[in-house]
Amino acid sequence: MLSSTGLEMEFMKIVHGSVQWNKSLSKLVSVVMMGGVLGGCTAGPQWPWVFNPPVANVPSQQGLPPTVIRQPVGSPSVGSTTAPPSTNTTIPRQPVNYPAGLRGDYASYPALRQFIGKMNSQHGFDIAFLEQTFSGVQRDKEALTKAGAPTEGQVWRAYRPIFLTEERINGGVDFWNRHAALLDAATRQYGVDTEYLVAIIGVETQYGKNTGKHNTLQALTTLGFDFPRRASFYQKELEQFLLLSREEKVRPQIFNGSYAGAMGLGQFISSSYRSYAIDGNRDGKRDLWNPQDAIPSVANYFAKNGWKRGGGVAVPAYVSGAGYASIAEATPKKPSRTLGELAAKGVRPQGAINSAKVSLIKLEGTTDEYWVGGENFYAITRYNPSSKYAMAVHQLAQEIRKRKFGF
Ligand SMILES: [Ca+2]
Repeated sequence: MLSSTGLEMEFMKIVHGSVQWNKSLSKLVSVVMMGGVLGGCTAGPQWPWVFNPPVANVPSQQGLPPTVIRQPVGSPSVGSTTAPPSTNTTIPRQPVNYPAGLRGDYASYPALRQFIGKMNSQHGFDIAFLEQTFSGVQRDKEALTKAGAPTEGQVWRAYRPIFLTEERINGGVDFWNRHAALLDAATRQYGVDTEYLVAIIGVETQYGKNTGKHNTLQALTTLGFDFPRRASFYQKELEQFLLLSREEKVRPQIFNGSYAGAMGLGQFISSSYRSYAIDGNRDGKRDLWNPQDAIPSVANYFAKNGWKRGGGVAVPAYVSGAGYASIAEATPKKPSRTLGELAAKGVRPQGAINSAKVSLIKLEGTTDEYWVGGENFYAITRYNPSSKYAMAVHQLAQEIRKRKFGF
């Protein structure tokens, strides 16, 4: 879900992913956010983890030097006399004894100290807690390599076969059959056709087979502080990630996902997780590795990003004359034309499409391919801003539906 830029390389991960789908989803569910031990996290109970509430009386600590420690509110004193008094403590605290300062791979990063200061002053995070958290972060060199790889410029003809495979089509039918009740409920509630919910999860993670093995805290820290080209984006996601961890009452170390910080069956980045994730099974946790939460979350993402109930997605088009070239879009934009306007430019859709506004989509290749895309096509690009991505989702959705129902 890929709700944002920065995840355009995700499909490469899927292409090269070699993880075998030999785990049940229920195993995945149990592993994450439920107290299970995930790769990279320490043994012991992971749930619940009670974070400190925002510290109301903390002055701005921008650029805080490492020797200044602020005790967690309500935690037992560990020797500092500067700790604020415990107030309003109504929830149990874990005893905390954080050593002073930043250590490890990021000990010498002023930008990280500044970030910690900001998390303290703006969001009330405890500085010593964050220093301890980041002291355990190891640089994710693989994330740096993947993020720095040149943007894949594959033409549509090469891109399509990556996703339109027999395995992925059959996997979609299987996923649909296994989660029919959940999918039906999400479709009814959010108005998103089931085949698109299935296809997104298929494209993103092969139906949960490959949700990513990068420790999210480490990946986001690495890209936030060692990848200048997109440092601002990843630092913002890291901020969102820490807020998410606190809201979900989960240690930040336990999340795993893509190299770019995308998590769960639908690969939500932290800001999307916070905005769109749904606690579908109402157990108090938004667990995107659990289909019960992930399926309505993907549907909610679409609904909040412009999906129109009952609307069409895309149909192939014939083009002729000289008028169409100027309106053809290789990069998706919000649809702003009517079918009549397209017809006047020499565009003839090969079928009906129910959408008040449409675009002429161009999929570039040795022979360019043209499609009329509706508002729902554009909604798919809010997940990942690429026409090729949205078209792969559309075509996979159609193939899955045909395979399941025979039409
Ligand atoms: Ca839940």
